[in-house]
Amino acid sequence: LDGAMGTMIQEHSLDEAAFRGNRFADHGQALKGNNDILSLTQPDLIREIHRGFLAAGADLIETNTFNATTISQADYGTTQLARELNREAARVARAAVDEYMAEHPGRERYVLGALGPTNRTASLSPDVNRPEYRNITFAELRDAYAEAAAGLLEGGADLLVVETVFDTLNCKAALFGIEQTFDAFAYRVPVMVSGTIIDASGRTLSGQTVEAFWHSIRHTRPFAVGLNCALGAAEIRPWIKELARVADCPVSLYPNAGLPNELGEYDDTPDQMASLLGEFAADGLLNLVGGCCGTRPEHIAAIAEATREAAPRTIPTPEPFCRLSGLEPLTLTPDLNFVNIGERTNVTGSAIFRRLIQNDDYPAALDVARQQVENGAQIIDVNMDEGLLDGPEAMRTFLKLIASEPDIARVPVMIDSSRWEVLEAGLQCLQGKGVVNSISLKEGEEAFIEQARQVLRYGAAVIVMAFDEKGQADTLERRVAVCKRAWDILTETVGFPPEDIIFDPNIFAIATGIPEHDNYGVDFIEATQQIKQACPGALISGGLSNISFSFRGQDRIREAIHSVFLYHAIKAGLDMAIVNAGQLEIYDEIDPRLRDAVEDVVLNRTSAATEQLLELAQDYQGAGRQQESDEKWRELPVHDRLVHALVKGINSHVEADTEEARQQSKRALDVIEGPLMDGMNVVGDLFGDGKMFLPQVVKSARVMKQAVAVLIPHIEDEKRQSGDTASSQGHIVMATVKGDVHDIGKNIVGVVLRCNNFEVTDLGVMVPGETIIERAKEVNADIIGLSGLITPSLEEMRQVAAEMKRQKLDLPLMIGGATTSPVHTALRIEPEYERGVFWVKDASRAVGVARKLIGADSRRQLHAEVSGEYQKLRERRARGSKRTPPVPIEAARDNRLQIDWQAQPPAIPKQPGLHVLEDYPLDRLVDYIDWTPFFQTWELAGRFPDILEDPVVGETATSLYRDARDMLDRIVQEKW
Ligand code: THG
Repeated sequence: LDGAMGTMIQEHSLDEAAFRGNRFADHGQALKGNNDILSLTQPDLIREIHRGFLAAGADLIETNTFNATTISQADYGTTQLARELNREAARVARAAVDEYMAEHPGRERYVLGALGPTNRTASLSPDVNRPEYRNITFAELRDAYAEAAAGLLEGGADLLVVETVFDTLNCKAALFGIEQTFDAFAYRVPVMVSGTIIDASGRTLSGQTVEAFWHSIRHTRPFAVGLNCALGAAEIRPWIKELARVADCPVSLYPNAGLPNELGEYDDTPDQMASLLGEFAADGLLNLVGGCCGTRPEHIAAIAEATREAAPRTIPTPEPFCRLSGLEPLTLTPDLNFVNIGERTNVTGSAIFRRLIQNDDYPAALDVARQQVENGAQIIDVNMDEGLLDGPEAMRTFLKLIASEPDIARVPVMIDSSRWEVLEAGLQCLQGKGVVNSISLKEGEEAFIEQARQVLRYGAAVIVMAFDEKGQADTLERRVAVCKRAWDILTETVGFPPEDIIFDPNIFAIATGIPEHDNYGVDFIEATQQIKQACPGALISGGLSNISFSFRGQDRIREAIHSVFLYHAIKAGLDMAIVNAGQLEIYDEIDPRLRDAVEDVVLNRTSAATEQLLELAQDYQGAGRQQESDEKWRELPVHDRLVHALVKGINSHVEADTEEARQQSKRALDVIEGPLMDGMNVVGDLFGDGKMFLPQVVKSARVMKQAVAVLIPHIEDEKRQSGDTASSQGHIVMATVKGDVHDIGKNIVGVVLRCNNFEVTDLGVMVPGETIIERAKEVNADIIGLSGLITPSLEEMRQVAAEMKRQKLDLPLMIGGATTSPVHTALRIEPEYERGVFWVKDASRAVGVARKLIGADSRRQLHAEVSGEYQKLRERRARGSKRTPPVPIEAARDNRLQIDWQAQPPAIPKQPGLHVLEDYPLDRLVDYIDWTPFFQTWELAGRFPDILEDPVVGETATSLYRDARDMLDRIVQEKW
């Protein structure tokens, strides 16, 4: 595979006019940065870049179409160009490839049509307060990708790649759209899929693990699956290894040239990258390899060289298990024995759930789902079939809400409906691989085949009910015959993978008093066995609670029936069932008298069985087993409860707890600065360590907002009472800069500032510098705050600073966000703007800094302090702190520490053992202390992250050492 297009284009420093060319000279919006339009306005430049990679040895040349969908082009007002951009980009690449092959006959080279992720996510809400909201739908993505794929095919692409997938639902929509285009063209090309892992958590942005991602897209049988972007080769190894383990197709990898440094540049040299990728290839992990951001022809040439001799990875033949996924994978291996599907999120199966949905109480409805998962449901069944509900809408809303709840979204979803439109609405909301419940032959073969094809294209497993044109199969023979007929159609006509077919041979109520029903349990168990024989590989499921309908209200009896029935049905081959996960009695723990009576009924052992059980049931009136849920944390002190709720994203008690904490505090603000801030810091740390992932952080942010909402009226009251009429501490205008859509951190900063009496004008995301400055002037702001998560935002921030200077603003500028750093701020932003630039490490520090920036004196003081630090950073940088490249292993070994024990024999202690030195002068110890942990604790290392690696460490360390020593002296003097 070739290297990066974006960084190659960047090197040419094209200006606005170059992007526009003649054709778009009068376009109403800025086009600079719209790399894809260069295929139209600078085709020769793009062709040269392709040629560079061909000459370097790339076999696959990616088209310049990363953002060429209608969705991404909307940013530039050029949606109408989408198809043309794809077609022309493919032609440019085609021409480069054909020309090169004519000059260098022999080896075949190919045009790889690129389809990027777009700038929207179908499974995450961009609005913290509306988790069910989406700014793009499956259908919109599907259509945009279908069009882009059509353009690429018209321009002559040999293969397609859906790349940099950060949200698998986007990707599934893309793959669906591509299939539609293949249908329309009656022609198909191989399709590759490449995901992106955002950080050490090993998850995609939308929270899926690598294996879950693979399960979600495997139904498309891609030509290859892989990872690209986000991480450098060194960081990506565990995740590509994971993918190589599970994917039964070729595996591709094109990482960045390392992680971006503080300046947003990619530093890995061709040799560094090639040696890592060469190692991966030698370890049999790869089938295709190349480079993403920051990789140039030199990198590709080195990678080609380093991997030339390696044998391609052998593709594994995994066992044909049903492989589902939510955020995490669920593989139905035989050792799982039996899979619990939670039944409670069903408007017809639970009166409570129905009421919650009818009253729009979705938070409590989500708790029902959460309890099912906590109680061990490995899949959750969701059913919204109720006459008065808008089924598709309720299904969509609930599934989108689930997607924002990582403890629920962890597991796969079973979409339960008898209406196809509800099933389809649900399928368009699942990023994982779910199960459709159900389809059947009840409307004949044609409808059955059509629906099965759709399910396959959406990528779900399917439950097939034993139901045909004549109705429900209620005898053993019909159960088996209907399932076998459906099986033949699915496997022969539709090509449905056998392991994704789940039969439901109908669990009906027994012990109803009607003799025809007495054998229903036995028939189901028998049918299970026979269907598995007739349809090798198929799975069997059923709705367990149906069987005990005649004992409604008598939970002890129902639970015993369920347990006994499961015991026998699982032995006969039942793989899964829809159950009340919290209420499964253990077979061996049922009172033997009851168990025998139940067994007589379930296995239809005597004609008096029902009578006897009814009689016995009288002794068991009352409730079932106590449901246990893990509510221990409710006993903690209120501070800890709030921290727990924030970390876990639990909002059920947060309002009451916040109120309780407020009553215990002097001021409402103390609650924010105490437990809420503590909680957010824990979240920040866990996120940094890769122990929490984005959807969880989003949930925490939501809980935070709820808590804050409780406090705000009190904060205002307290202010009024204290006679503090100055309504605001100061006014801050803040925004996520142009080109960047991330705002979780910024939202938190906004909340915290507001809570501390700042007036905050939040301009949102993707905000151009001019708008920010304009608004700051308009509202007479005291501070401007810029936020950004992605690397290009660094450059954007520099430009905003420059513009602030040009317009002679006199406001302090606060900088924050994941890629920002003190080094970048010192080197690139501060020199553009001398009225004060302040890098803020995280949300918890925003208030402290902002407070200082409001007072004229404190601002002057902080400014002097901070610019002094930045000056030092710049000086250190200027003295040259380029990291020295690592030496080859042989050289390192030659350089090993040589100790001549003869020349310097180790000293023998005068007196071995433990010694206690009273009155030992502490300052003599100073020389023997390892200062590293102290630097970290005092955040000296945190503020100057490169200190510990700096080759000029001599000097830095000396000055720090002096500081540290002074500090220790003071500590000693003050007898701490
Ligand atoms: N096969 C398949 N899907 C199904 C079923 C099936 N989906 C729905 C149903 N059957 C399985 N789910 C339930 C859910 C709840 C109950 C039974 C089956 C149940 N509910 C209590 C009752 O009605 O007594 C409700 C009590 C309450 O309101 O809380 O029993 O067979 N493929």
